[in-house]
Amino acid sequence: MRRCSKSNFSNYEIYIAHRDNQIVRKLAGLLRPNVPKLAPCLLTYHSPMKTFHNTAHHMHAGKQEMFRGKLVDCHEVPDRLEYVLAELKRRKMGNILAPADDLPLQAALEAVHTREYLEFLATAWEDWVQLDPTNAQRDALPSVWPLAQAHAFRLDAPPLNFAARLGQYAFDSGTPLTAGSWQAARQGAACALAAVHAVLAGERAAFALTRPPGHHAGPAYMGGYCFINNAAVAAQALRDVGKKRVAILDIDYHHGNGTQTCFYERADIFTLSIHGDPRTEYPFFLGHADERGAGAGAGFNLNIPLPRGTGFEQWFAALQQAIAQVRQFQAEALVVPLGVDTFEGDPISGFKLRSADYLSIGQALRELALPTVLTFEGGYAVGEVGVNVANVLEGFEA
Ligand code: Q9C
Ligand code: ZN
Repeated sequence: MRRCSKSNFSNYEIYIAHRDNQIVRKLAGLLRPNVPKLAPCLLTYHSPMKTFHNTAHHMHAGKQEMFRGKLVDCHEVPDRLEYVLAELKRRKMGNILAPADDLPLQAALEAVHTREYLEFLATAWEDWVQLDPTNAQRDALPSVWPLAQAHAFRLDAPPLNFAARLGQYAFDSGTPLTAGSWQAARQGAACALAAVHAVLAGERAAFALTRPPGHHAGPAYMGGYCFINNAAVAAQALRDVGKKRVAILDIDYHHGNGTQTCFYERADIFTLSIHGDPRTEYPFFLGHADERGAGAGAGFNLNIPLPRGTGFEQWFAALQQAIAQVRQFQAEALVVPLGVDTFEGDPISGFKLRSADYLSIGQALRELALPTVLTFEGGYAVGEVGVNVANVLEGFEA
């Protein structure tokens, strides 16, 4: 791939890498264009970003979600991923891979989620059908919850009834759990883990192209279309292989409440999120600017809520602010929960980003010059989701 930047001639370099980036030969200063009018240009040859796609994603296909008293068609549909895949192939941005099946997945899951919650997910469908055999025709949605207010309900005496257990582990009724949700979510985490291993092996960046998304899922809860927090799994895995400080910069339209909560009391993983103001936007109960982390993690969470209707200029200023914080933190690796529901045409969101803006986002992220894992999160304008995601990756690679 050929790239041009505004670097000056003294930085003129050619990198030659074979497809796996194992051999990199850096020939600095050997080629100096002697045509003064020629634009300063940095030519870089490198393999396209590795994309690990979830081959089991189809197994999660919810029918309907509860919205304001009505069951409406799911927004988080399998086509979302297929459109991204098709666009990456169309642009020949492929190096599209399936995750290896010998990754230490269980340990990576348990490093983020509680064992109880993982066991709940693993048997949830079976338990749902056992509750009533006709449930096999219906997605599982919760309809009763233990409000976490003092003396309202006991949280220390979990019920056996599955409908109640579902309410214990899910924070909304918009996240249908289906026969294959667990298999799909598990394989999604494998994609995140594979992306981590790719950057460890020397890739500059890798993309976990998966659904269901992850950033709303917490240590022991699902919600917001999410079951397993892929970005959190990636960040923790990066820590576990020795990256001392990891930053998670969440650019989905919605606050990454699950990710924030996973690391709220830790100084080694800095969580940042730019999102719709929770006073009016989902997930409503978290994501305010005054949530700065707690205990050892005080100062290591940053929320930048923006009003509905925010356009690119203001959004990008927030991104620059967040990027400056990541630099100051001296992160050794970056995880980007990448949602493109900030797009002006998104059916459930309120920002006004345009397709071309996603190129600039990719470019800005690249400038951090960090090993980077991106995870696919939201984005529900199905027809444009492929172009918007591919633009971020192209901006990053350009
Ligand atoms: N009828 C992610 O983007 N509520 N989750 C939407 C629309 C839930 C979004 C209501 C939005 C969850 C990963
Ligand atoms: Zn979202």
